[in-house]
Amino acid sequence: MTSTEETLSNLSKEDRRFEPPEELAADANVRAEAYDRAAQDREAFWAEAAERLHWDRTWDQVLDWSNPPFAKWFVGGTINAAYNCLDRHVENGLGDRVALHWIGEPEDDTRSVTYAELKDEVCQAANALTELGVQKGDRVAIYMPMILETVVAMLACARIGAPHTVVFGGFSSDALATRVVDCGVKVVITADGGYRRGAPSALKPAVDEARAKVKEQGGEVEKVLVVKRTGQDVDWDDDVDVWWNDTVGEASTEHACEFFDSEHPLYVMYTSGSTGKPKGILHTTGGYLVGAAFTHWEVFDLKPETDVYWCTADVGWVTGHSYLVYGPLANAATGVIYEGTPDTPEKGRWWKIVQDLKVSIFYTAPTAIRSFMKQGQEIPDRYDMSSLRVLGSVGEPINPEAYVWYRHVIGKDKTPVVDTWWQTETGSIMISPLPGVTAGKPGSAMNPLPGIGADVVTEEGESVPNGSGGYLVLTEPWPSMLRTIWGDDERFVDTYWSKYKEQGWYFAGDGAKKDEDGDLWVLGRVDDVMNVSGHRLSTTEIESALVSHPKVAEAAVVGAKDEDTGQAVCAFVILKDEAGDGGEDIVEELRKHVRKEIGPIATPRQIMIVPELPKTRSGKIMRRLLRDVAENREVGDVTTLADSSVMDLISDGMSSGK
Ligand code: 6R9
Repeated sequence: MTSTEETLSNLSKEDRRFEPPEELAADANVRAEAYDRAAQDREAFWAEAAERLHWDRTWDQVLDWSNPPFAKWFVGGTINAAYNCLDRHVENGLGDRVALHWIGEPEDDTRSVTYAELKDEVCQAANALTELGVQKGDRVAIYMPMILETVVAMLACARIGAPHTVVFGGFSSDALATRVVDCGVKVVITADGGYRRGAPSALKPAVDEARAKVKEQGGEVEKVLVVKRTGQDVDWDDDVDVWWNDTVGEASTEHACEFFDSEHPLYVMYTSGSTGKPKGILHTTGGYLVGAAFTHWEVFDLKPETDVYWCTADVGWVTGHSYLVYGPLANAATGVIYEGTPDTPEKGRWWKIVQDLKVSIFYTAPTAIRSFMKQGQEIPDRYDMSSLRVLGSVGEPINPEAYVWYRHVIGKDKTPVVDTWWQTETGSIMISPLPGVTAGKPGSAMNPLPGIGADVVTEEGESVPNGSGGYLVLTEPWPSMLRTIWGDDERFVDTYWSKYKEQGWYFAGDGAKKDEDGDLWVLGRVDDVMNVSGHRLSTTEIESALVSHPKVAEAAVVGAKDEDTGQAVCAFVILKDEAGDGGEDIVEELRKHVRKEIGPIATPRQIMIVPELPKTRSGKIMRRLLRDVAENREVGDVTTLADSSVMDLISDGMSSGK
């Protein structure tokens, strides 16, 4: 065995298996036969999925792939996303069903809206936007807290055919201005502020600043529509600023919607590339909605009549788009949307929401799970969470220990965990177990969903054998695929389609491996794969080994330049509260542990015990910054960190020799 193979086979030693619960399997929305059916005729499979939606005019052609990589799905069909998420449910007699339970951060600040109520509000907002001069094709930026009006704003834009670009409320005025300029935004929808960590947090001042910056760059925001949420003071420009409550609140609830071409742009979502300015990922209407709605029903085994579904993602990133707004509402689900932080006013806030609303499907990120592990099991144990039946994970590889903890402590060992791999670019889940079909393996996203083609390949484009690693590619076009990067077709082609041009595959930028059974393990971004003395090591693999130590809550690993070995493993570790400072020999203890778990090659050169890790707002660890610390460099640009003071904490710890 070469050392690389050794590393991979070590990862495969995870042999815990969790069979689907019998009851769930017996009544599952999607069965094993779907894989075969989709493989026999992929387009027919997607056409059937598309029939779940209402089309004003049916398509003439399922897929036009005559000009790859520019796809057209459901060609000739006409559709309206808001009509599909609201009107048709009301017309089908579901108007009284709760569409969303909104939970504000201040306790008792809640509101549940039915499908009929949400439809009325979206119609009002659509009329108000039209009144403000927004027309089909104009772009609208949404810079909001997690409140119902945010969902109303998105659907109102969709209703009138004005693509929205939601900018995460935690982003700076600079980030907002860049996106407004790049997307040519005409109107911004915002709020005075929102509640975070027990206090109002202002948003409007950042919009004012961004508007000035946009002007400097030759652009212009014509109107700013402001929701009153916190009641805090705001500066006001009478020519531009308009109160939501005065316009939307006064508008008619009657709005006849237009049906748009299937390929009409629905939204642009910016995501950071490894270099350069953020990429505006363009999603269009028909294919995107098919992908989001179908996979939401399929992967979570949604039973819209009885389930209460909660996705904790912020609407400012793609998970919030596909699995908080478009997918669930298109499926007439009852959802939950929570405004605040997980630990306000107390650490059990999320679990209290699960208990009070009897949440049955819960979708969150590994980073959140690990922070709950850190706080200890006693906190979730205080709540009755017996309503839960499916748990989901997204955003980064889930460490086997975190998976097992999630299943055991939150799911009481009776809920399947679906580890869902996808990207802003893919629009919907691509690789995931099916909860009624697949036996789950902790840490593995398992198989491409029916209708999705994925493989792990070598640099040269050869499919790797089981037991080996390589690059993750998507081998067939899919309905919710990105159509381009806004305003930059060339970058779209270069970034995703040039590496495997000959084969016509989509290059995801992730490393992955196939285990001995052929199941997929996503190892993280390709740039997170380290090379130590010529051996390929995954950051995730070593992080998982560290997290499996009883004293460790969370770990981040980077490859730092090393004179001897090319790169060396450097680990940043947060200890569990109950572990105190870990004891005098903690670093040696952890190095030994990694050696035992993976092998000597993976032993960290350095282990630093830190209080926090630098994360982006969507919860991804920014390894680039940790690499700066590990390589004793000035720490780089921290503007996309959720909390930029974290780097000071880490650097202070370093210089005091901890
Ligand atoms: C949905 C979302 C995409 C990147 C992706 C990968 C990582 C997401 C994952 C996962 C392992 C999973 N990622 N889900 N890695 N297992 N289940 O997160 O979109 O913000 O665009 O990030 O996140 O590296 O390439 P986005």
